[in-house]
Amino acid sequence: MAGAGISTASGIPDFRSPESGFYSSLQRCDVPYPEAVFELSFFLDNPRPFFTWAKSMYPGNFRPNVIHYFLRLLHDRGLLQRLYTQNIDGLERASGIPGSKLVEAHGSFASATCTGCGKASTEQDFWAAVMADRVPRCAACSGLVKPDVVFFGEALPQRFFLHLVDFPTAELLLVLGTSLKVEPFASLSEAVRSSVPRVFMNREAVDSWRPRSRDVVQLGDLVDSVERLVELLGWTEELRDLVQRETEKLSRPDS
Ligand code: CNA
Ligand code: ZN
Repeated sequence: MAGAGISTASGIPDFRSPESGFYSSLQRCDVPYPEAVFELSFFLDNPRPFFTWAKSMYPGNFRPNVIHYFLRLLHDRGLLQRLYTQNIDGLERASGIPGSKLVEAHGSFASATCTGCGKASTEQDFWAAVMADRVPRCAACSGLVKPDVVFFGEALPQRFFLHLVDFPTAELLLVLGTSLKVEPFASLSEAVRSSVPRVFMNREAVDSWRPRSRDVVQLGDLVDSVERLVELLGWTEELRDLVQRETEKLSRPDS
């Protein structure tokens, strides 16, 4: 299970970190409370704060970091049953983890839909508008176009229900970089069998983590924690090679 904390090392602010988080930057804006930016009723009335945030998430601007590549290495070694992420930055995919291994529980920016008539908009049209500080409008009905990221109160993608088979059969649960504040995602951390070890890595402890006897909780910076774990596993060199190979691939002009 992953949250915004796995991507801050790629330069993407999370929501709830004091000072650096997106919610704290909203104090200067005309928003009644931070979550409103991701509520449909507020968005339909005032979409600007959402699109200002969306602009800062432009996919071309960010690269996976060592944490994403650690997860990719788990996949390469045949150890990853599934990666459930709350992130909408697409960096899990960009790290080379196949879509079949991913559950992007809060959707992504990879597609966008008109809130008026339901027509799909192309990714190019969507980003062209957002990057030019224009609110994206539907070509058919001029309704507001919203990327297919899940807003508060919206249904999660169908793939989320894979949890019904994945969690009861998991042998180990890693929970990385999340405040576990958003439901129903947060409760998945309780869905593994009670005998299954859970590893929680985050900057700080969170209230909603209900300790179990086989838990390991590693607080502090996630890059440090992951690098330490990788060292204990004896995978340091393998991970370094993977990061180097993939970084070169992403740096090629045709990639
Ligand atoms: P959150 O509530 O902002 O919590 C993030 C957690 O990660 C906090 O507890 C931080 O302390 C911790 N954290 C941040 N950086 C580090 C670090 N370097 N090392 C260790 N811990 C760190 O975010 P959640 O993901 O829990 O909340 C769910 C929301 C946030 C989802 O709906 C996401 O779509 C949304 N979000 C996603 C992105 C992204 O895609 N990168 C960015 C911002 C918000
Ligand atoms: Zn429309």
